[in-house]
Amino acid sequence: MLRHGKAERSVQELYRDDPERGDALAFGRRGALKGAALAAMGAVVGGAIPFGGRMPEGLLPAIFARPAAAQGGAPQLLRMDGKAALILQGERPLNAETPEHLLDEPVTSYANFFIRNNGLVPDAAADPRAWKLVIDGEVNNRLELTVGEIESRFPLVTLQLQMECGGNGRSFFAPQARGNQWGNGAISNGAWTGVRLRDLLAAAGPKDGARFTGHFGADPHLSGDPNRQSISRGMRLAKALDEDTLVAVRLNGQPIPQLHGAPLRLLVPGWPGSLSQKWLTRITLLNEPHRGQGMGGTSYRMPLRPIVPGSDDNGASFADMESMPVRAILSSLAHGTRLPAGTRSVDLRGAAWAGDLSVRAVDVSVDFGQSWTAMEVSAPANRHAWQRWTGRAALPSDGYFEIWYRATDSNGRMQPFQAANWNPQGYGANPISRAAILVG
Ligand SMILES: Nc1nc2c(c(=O)[nH]1)N[C@H]1C(S)=C(S)[C@@H](COP(=O)(O)O)O[C@H]1N2
Ligand SMILES: [Mo]
Repeated sequence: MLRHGKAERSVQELYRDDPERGDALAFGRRGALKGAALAAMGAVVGGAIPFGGRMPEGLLPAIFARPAAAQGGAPQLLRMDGKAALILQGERPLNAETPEHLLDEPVTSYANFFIRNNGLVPDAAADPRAWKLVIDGEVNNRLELTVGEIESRFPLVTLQLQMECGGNGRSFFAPQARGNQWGNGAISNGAWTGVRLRDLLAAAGPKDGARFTGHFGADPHLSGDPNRQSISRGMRLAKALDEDTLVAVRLNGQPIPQLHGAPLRLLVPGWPGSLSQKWLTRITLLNEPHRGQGMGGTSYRMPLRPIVPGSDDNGASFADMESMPVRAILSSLAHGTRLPAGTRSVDLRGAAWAGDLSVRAVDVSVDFGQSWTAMEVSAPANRHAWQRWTGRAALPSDGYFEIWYRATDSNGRMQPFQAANWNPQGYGANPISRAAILVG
């Protein structure tokens, strides 16, 4: 891991307090890093910068822009039986992010599964098979089914499904948006077993006017007030009828862990994770959009036309966030890794996904975006599973490098250089990612 002394931290502080002076100090007056400025920046990052001449003006080196595990002010880590050292985002409610390099498994294990709660984690049910799901509202037959009945009456399928928090990438917004400051790690790709929601809905018989769903779970509100909901979201009926939208009973072949919604949860892959209701108790069909907690205003909604970053907006003209944007992660090495002197190539590996779409390409640059190399991208295990990518980058010498990685979706949309379409609650930030490494 890179080490940071006092002088180095002060550059970071300088950038935060006075970016222009930070630039002047690190980069010289103008243009790309040259001569003395390059040497000065090299001293700051802990090694020569072989591609420093291509470093764009004003670019804060990744080692300062993103906290590395060994860096001063390191994040607090989760300590919990069965869970890896996830990055703790908050204890009440309990939220924890998976560092990218722990997402190296094709199927995300319980240990590495990120945690996102809006309320309290309920106590485990005494008899999980007797847990009841109600399906009501605009249906011809109101259903009340136990988990046991759901499993025995409807066909079970197992699918790898990506589930990504709508706020994944929020920390990349400037100015800072409200909420957990996720990096890229509020994503999982579990193997879920369950029944298709559309099979349950067919049994309930949607009425002609049914257009939307509303979802309810058993987790108490943080205040303990039984009349308040932690979260209760809903979606267009079309997504509920997608063959990959599941009412799940197992994760990775085991009963769903309590933290992740036991004994029954909804899985709405490719759309904001908040739709994937944990501790699921009820799904109601509606003529109009659901009005639960987390609906309307600026919640899980995005501006249709860009607003001034940092400005107030009540979200009245925003639209619900649906399919999540394209994103790649790098899992074969951690941001901030130090490699032995003489290392001349690195194996790269990761995952990429694009909501309801697929990923067409993942490209990597080690020369600050001057040239890009296409990685090998595998087909998804099934629709709505993430895709794994592999490749290799050549390094010309020892020194400080940044691995830039970006994905392109099946419609040709690529991750942008900067988080765009700023919104008050910080959804949809998917800029190109940068991992710093030091060779020697
Ligand atoms: N009942 C309930 N379901 C919920 C939530 C919650 O707070 N309560 N959080 C949602 C959000 S915002 C996300 S991103 C995912 C996170 O699922 P996980 O904790 O299993 O990773 O669950 C969703 N389902
Ligand atoms: Mo979320």
